[in-house]
Amino acid sequence: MTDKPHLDREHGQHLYRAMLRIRRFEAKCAELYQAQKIRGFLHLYDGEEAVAVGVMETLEDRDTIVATYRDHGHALARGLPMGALMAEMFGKVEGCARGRGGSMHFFDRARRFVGGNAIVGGGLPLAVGVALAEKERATGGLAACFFGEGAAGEGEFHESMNLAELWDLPVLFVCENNLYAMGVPLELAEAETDISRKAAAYRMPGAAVDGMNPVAVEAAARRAVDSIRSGAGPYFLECRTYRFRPHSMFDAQLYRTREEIDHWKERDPIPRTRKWLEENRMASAEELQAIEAGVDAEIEDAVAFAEKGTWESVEDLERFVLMDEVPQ
Ligand SMILES: Cc1ncc(C[n+]2csc(CCOP(=O)(O)OP(=O)(O)O)c2C)c(N)n1
Repeated sequence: MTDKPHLDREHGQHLYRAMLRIRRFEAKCAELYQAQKIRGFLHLYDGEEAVAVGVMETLEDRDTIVATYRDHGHALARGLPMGALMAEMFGKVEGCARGRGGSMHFFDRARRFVGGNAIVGGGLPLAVGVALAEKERATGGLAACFFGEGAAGEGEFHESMNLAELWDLPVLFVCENNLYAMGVPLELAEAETDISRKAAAYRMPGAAVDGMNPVAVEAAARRAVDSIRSGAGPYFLECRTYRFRPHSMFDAQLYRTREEIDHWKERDPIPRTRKWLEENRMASAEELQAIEAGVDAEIEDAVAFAEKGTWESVEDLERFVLMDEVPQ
């Protein structure tokens, strides 16, 4: 891994734990989906955890996060309570969006997590709007916008990149390039497959990083955030990653081979980080065991919280839909 000297024991273990929480939370969600406790769409982030975890390390409370429908990892890394997320999955009132959003629409105003978004590329103009507000109000906050490489083919991607740079807005564009947009491989969708180069067309600083390595992602994101906070305007960070699971729960994956998936699994950020911690004596067997047990206990508590949560009453189903009903 890169940037080894900057990584102390505590931080290394923290990164490992943060990624493991996401992986196991989602494994539980998949199980609960089969059991029909969770319904609707479910897009898992397996394999991409290092991106959300690495980037989120560099953000502050005053920053705002805009995510996609594959938003569980971002929400957990941002610190949304796992119980509220699981309750949201179940559609319960105790969920972070009062059960109205489900998997694709996690939301937490207090933590400035302004949502998952079902529309490919839909978060980009929102992030530009947030950043414009932050700049006008001189809060020092930035908007971090996560999106897949599929969004780079959308018009709003280009409009957002252009305005962000033109107006010098504090936006961190984080492209999670997992090589496929549903079943469409990158090379069948993009004339320029080096996504990070697209930033140059807008005179925006851009970089590509190994998205399977949380330390590399964190280091690259820190450079990006430092640049944005210095007043230099937006920054584009492409994180090269891979999703291990199907696009969503319904996908026969006819567009890629088992060998390809296995090849990427060799770079799985979670066992890779664990091995690195062990080899560098940054975590003892007991510490690693304690991390795993802690994560499992948290998930168990989250499921129990969701199970005993309440269903919205029929009379209240239409509440909290319009803005004036949204609790402040
Ligand atoms: C505007 C729009 N077009 C199409 C869809 C259907 N759709 C959902 S996910 C997806 C693929 C997006 O791929 P990418 O942006 O690379 O993100 P990933 O799913 O790989 O994380 C598509 C086409 C949509 N939700 N919104």
